[in-house]
Amino acid sequence: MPHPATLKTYGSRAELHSNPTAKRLLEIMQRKKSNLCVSVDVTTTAEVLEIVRRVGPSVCMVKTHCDVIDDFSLAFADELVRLSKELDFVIFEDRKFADIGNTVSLQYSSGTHRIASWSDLTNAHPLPGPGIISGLSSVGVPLGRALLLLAEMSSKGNLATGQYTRDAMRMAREAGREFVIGFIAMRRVDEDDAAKADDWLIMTPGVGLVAKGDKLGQQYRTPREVVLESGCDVIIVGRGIYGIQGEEAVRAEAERYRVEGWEAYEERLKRT
Ligand code: 5IU
Repeated sequence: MPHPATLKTYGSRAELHSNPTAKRLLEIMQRKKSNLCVSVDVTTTAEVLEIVRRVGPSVCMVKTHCDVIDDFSLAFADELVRLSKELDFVIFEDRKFADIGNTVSLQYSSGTHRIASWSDLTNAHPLPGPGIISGLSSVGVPLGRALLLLAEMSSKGNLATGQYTRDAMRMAREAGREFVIGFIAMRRVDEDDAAKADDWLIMTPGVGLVAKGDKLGQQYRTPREVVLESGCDVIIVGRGIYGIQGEEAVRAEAERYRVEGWEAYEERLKRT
């Protein structure tokens, strides 16, 4: 039996969310026919913006690691926000918070990066317990931001499996869906959820059409495996797109992944 969420259109699922970022993301996905998030893991603001301008029309979301950017500034963040409005995508800072509530609320709001001021979506490890959600939501909810919990990871040998993954689900359910909108996971980790009426978004890194992995434990699956076979909602692609040589080639590769991801989604909608 396919999970009920995988039989609904992204557009119709927007109505099942009260969180403004979740709603906006699902509406963008429907409008742009894109379940593609590009992960832009490059180290200068000029490179990030260049890649975003190229892939922006093909994506529903851009994922950043602001702490790898040598010349990060809030002016850069302003420009990224401007592009997110012009090209219609959501910004996801892949911060992977992992500390106690008080500390993460400071890390989210303050410091050099002031993540909450420009990033629509971020994520956290459930490891420290529910205080991490409370701490982040005290900053994020007033700004209309959203959070994903890391229920699983794509890398070889990771410890987010079995009971840990089930406990991540339970923590999200107990926190409610005002701020937590879904999970980083490799499959529909909400399949055992008693309350299947809850619509969680599953976003999945470790996606590639060519490579099967890298030398540091990353493992890749195709958009079709991720969206059709595993029922995930958003594919997250990094080096498979921005690592291609040539400006036009990067744009074309993003479009290729958009089409692959969207066709897999259309195919899954046809199942009963
Ligand atoms: N990322 C993963 N796996 C995970 C999580 C995050 O790869 O389990 I959570 C991030 C790391 C990188 C991007 O920023 O997603 C994937 O990049 P590549 O497509 O270049 O491997």
